[in-house]
Amino acid sequence: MTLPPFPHGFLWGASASAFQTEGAAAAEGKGPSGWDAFAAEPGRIKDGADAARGTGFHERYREDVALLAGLGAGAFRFSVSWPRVVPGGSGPVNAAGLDFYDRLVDELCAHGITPAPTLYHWDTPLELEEAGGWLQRDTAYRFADYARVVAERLADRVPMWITVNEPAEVTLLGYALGEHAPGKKLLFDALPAAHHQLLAHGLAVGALRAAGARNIGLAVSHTPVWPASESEEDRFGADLYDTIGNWLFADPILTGRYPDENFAALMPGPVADDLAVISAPLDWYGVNYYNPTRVGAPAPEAVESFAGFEMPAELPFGIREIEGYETTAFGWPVVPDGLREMLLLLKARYGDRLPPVYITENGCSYDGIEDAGRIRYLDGHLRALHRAMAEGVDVRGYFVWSLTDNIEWIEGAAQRFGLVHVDYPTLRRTPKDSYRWYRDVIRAQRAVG
Ligand code: GBH
Repeated sequence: MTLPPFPHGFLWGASASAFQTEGAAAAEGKGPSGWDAFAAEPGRIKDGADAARGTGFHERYREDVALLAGLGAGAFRFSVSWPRVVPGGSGPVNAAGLDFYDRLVDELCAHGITPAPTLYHWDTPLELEEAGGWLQRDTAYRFADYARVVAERLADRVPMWITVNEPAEVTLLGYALGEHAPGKKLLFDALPAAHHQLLAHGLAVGALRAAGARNIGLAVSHTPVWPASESEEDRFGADLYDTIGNWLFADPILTGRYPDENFAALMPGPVADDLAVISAPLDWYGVNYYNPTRVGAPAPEAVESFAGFEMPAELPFGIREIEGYETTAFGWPVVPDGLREMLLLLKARYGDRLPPVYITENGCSYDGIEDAGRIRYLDGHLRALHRAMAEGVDVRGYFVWSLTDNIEWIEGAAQRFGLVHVDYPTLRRTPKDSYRWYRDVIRAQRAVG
């Protein structure tokens, strides 16, 4: 069944990130990132996948742009590696690093594909990480300097910018639970990392505009939170998770306030002044959606089920399994209507303060070239998206995560999110059934739109 028609001009894209694809981790003057160092520690990445090699995108970007062109994609969301451009995090710029993104942008433009770079997709320069990373206020200022450098080079050809990707995941997985780089287990003492990423975003918006960049947004992960039960304890856990997972980042950006005075009080620095920077007007708002999350009071059986990560019992909430839905190869539930639910929650909370939305990530892990599960997932989510739009949410585009299989962080090569299969030993690309399906969707939509 063909999809209902999306509006004329709706942007059909695909997403990826630098650490997960580029490889060439120490080539042409690139400095190390916190993720490079973390991944090099034995046992950090599943099955010993070679993250330093990625999918070889740094060498093969032309091949991947050709794959995007074959899809008929209107845009490609990639990320710029901060340590490739500024190897030490601050100080000298690596000309070869900037040249790479310059070539990539030209290649995309030559195929009529909008380049949509993300300036930070988790790969903090190691030198800054070792000095405390996002726990340090200074990191936010260094980020804005780097944003300016990139914009000065690319703003003449890049019509769409993303400052940071999923600051909540970095805070929670990287600084609170220690499952991701930099591996810190600070629990609630991780909150300064949230504030400094927000500040980095706000400062970068200013730096980008000053350098002539237009059409600026960011990518925030959102998940509808379903309470485990109506009991007071479960509601408390679910509400707290909802506050941290959905509103701790969105509220400061879209309203200039933290969702709760108790959180604001835990943040470092001149918080009121910072909030004025953080809430700089945006041109659009990016939503990354994968699935809803069931949350309740901490419970022994809740341990271990946050994306396969161990949930320390010290946290005042616990993640429960969502039953009754198909699950992906990652074990994540497939709940297409959760996307509509989440968009309506955003609209209800922010009203006219919600800028036009782009779905900056949506996708799933399934094995194989004949990936009927991925087609079902994407088809269901696009229908749910269409319903949300009919119900009044202004959505301007959709980016599948991801163009190709890539290094799924600590899962390494074990989870495959691509429309295109990557054979890691040879780095050979093979389009999957879902690639042809998405190509046909884009084609059909162009014909009606
Ligand atoms: C994104 O993170 C990242 O931006 C991207 O780099 C990454 O490759 C991609 O998504 C896929 O992971 O245990 O069922 O509750 C997404 C982060 C997705 C993390 C949903 C938590 C919970 C699944 N989140 N997930 S479940």
